[in-house]
Amino acid sequence: FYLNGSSPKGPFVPTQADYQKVYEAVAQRLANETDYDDGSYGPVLVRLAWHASGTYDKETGTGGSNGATMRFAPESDHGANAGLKAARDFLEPIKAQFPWISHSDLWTLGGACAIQELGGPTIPWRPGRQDKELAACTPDGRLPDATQGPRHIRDIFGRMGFDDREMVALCGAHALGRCHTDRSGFDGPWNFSPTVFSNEFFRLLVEEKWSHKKWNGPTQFTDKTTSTLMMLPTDMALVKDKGFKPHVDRYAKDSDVFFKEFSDVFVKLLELGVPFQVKPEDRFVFKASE
Ligand code: HIF
Repeated sequence: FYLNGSSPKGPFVPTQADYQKVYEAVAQRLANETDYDDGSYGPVLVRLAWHASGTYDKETGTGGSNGATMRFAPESDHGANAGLKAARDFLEPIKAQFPWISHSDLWTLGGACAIQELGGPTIPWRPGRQDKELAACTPDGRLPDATQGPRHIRDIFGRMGFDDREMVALCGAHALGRCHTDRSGFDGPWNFSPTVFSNEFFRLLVEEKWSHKKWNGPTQFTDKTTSTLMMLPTDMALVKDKGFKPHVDRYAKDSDVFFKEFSDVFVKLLELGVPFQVKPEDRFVFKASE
């Protein structure tokens, strides 16, 4: 009998306590590395976790977080993934410290950790992803194009298996982070606290007046009050579409409802296409930092 299922010869079998240690290492690094963007790598970690997962196609079962194929070109060079090297590089020291974790488990755990550490809901998580080789890279075009409207949002997220309510809930993650002209071409944050997870994205969508930004860049929207915030065309689509709007209103009004429904759908996103051994009811709930 050997503790942790390890043996002098056999492979190391990590337990929930081992994954909690990984969580803590990511949280510690987030707390230390504040000389980046608005003071946190959290938002870009969330974007990495989602872009790794959001390539899933339910018809063919291809893509998704299982594989971490964004380690390789061409996937790392897909336009939608511009800037995510910062997030991948941020996690490399953690990978070196815990070599037993797959990149695909680490990238999704990093996203769950970032949401919790930035004040969001708990994101229950389970391990089981295995890294795949170059040949498993997904074709370009599976991630959304921010210049589009409701039909495109439904095409892209419908392909992953989400309904209208879930699509809107997910979009609340744009409370975090910002757009960068040297990455997507768009510019600016969605709200005044881009390193705090909140329902501000929805409140501002509903309560603020948004107009076309006058500039040479791609079409985006700016708030009337300060002209410093932004919305993408796909963000504006949520208030223009009859199927989406009722959920925007619900989440703008009730932060608790948003946190609950966001957690459920983000968990689902990170798990698309993964053949887990661990049952859903045994997901790990990581303890957030004080
Ligand atoms: Fe984003 N998203 N996203 N996104 N996203 C950007 C940045 C972030 C879309 C476009 C963009 C989701 C859906 C969509 C985050 C998280 C999520 C940027 C700016 C663009 C253009 C990139 C840059 O220039 O750095 C579109 C079209 C989506 C479909 C509607 C998810 C729901 C909101 C799934 C999601 O979780 C995060 C976090 C960022 C901020 C990254 C940063 O570096 O700060």
